[in-house]
Amino acid sequence: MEKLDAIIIGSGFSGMYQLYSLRDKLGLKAKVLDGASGVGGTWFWNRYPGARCDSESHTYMYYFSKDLVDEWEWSERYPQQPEILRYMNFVADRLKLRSDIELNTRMSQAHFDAATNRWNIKTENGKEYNAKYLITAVGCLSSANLPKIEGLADFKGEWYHTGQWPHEGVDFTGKRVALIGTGSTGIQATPVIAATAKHLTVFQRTPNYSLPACNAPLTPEFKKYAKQHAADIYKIMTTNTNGHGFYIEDVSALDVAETERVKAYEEKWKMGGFQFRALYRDILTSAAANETAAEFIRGKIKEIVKDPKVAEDLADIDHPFAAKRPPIDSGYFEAFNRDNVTLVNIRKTPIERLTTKGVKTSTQEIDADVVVFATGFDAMTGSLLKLDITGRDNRKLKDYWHAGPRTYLGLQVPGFPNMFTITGPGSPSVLCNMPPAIEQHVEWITNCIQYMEGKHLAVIETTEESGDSWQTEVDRAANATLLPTVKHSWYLGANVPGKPRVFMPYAGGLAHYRKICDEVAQNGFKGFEFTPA
Ligand code: NA7
Repeated sequence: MEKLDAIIIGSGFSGMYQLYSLRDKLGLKAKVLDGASGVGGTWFWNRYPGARCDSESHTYMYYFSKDLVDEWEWSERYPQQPEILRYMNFVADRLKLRSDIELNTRMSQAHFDAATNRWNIKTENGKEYNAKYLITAVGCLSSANLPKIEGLADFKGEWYHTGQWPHEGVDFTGKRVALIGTGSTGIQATPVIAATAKHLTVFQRTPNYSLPACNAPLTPEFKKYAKQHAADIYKIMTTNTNGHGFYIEDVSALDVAETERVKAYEEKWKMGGFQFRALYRDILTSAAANETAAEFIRGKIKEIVKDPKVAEDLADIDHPFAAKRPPIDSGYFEAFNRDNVTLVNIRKTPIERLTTKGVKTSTQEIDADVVVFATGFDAMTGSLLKLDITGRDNRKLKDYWHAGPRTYLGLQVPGFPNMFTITGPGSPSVLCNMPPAIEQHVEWITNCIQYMEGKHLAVIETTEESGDSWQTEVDRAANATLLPTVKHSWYLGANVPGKPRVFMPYAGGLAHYRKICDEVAQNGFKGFEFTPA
């Protein structure tokens, strides 16, 4: 059994920075465990065609180290998965992290021992560790959701989930492909698969507002600008609602004349990306304001897609814009103008089952050589609940969370002493550009551990009362927006049958959340209890 100060689960953005912080800043003995054969977390697994980040590259990186900012250069406005994975490997090498990352080592069990106030950890490959701190860095969107569609075992072709894509890639040339799911992933994959497949059938349950990415190679001028203004960019990212490189305008969509508003939407549409969503402050809080944006996008879809019947199905969106995670795309709607792409509206004609030859809906059987499940993730809680974690008094995480997750600040779970959950449920992470949200969590946890070590404290533990009051705040923040009005969203766990319907992320904004976390720390970590060594 190896004795450590901290065990970190996962070697993505969170795990690598947490390792660096504990090891190199605090001088603690820490190790990362990861079941994958390489670092990168989400970006190690999500290798599906078209996989690309929806955040702009110059904001999708660590900012804690000026050296990392200076030495890395992105090639495109929105980085593709291979480039992000190269970046993660660059960081692992540059910070000399690899010696403390155990790959191919999946944690199978973690047990808190109240006699020693330490965690006992076992892995699937028979290793054992003992650590004071257990830090989960497992990502929010990493546990693949494969729907239980009848007949999958009968299907004679190939099938894949986008989140577990084969590393050797899939050659679609000359193949008939069925793609199920039209979230961010399906929307990114559609034009890329269509470019080589013989035929692509997209099965759409919920149509989506997608914004054009307007992706392009970065110019030398922009690359220079981003490096020279890194401090200003970082300031914007850390003082706004969503961690992106721009602020949400403090103007109501309803205070602007229609012609002016449409002109402004048009400009943002041409610019590409999430700045469209930032045009008015009330897009996510007022149904009437939201409808102005929604109507504009529905109009755009009908403008782009030539077949009016297909356009009607694609634009038949009945939830508010951005109340489900809004995708950005590179030629999604345009793909439906190709002769080799068909849309099947499975709200009208549901999938009944897979057959030996393809997909059977209520009205037809569509032959397929390959089925691609772009059906998303068991978000925020899925990856944590897969781990067998037992806290104080034999409390199992999956039992404690049976009615929905309960955390304090998304950082700790009552009854699980010395365990921290980076980007846990109850944190704003999934509503934000991830890297700054992750940096905030890692820095808060590191500061907390430094405090504990400095004061020779054995245990930090949050209370039921803190968990309850934070849940009240999470609910309040969500209810101040249109987000919980969408009943079929993964923010609410609705995409996974049987999952409790609880709005999981904190919708109060990253800047406000940071302020709350800072105040908690400044007030002696209010809401947590400590036990001396
Ligand atoms: P999402 O956004 O959860 O999208 C999954 C899609 O799959 C969505 O269109 C679902 O329809 C559809 N789906 C899920 N289950 C089924 C079944 N059983 N039958 C038919 N269709 C189904 O996941 P993504 O991977 O696209 O994106 C996840 C996040 O990753 C994304 O937001 C970014 O942050 C990165 P539904 O909407 O549930 O009707």
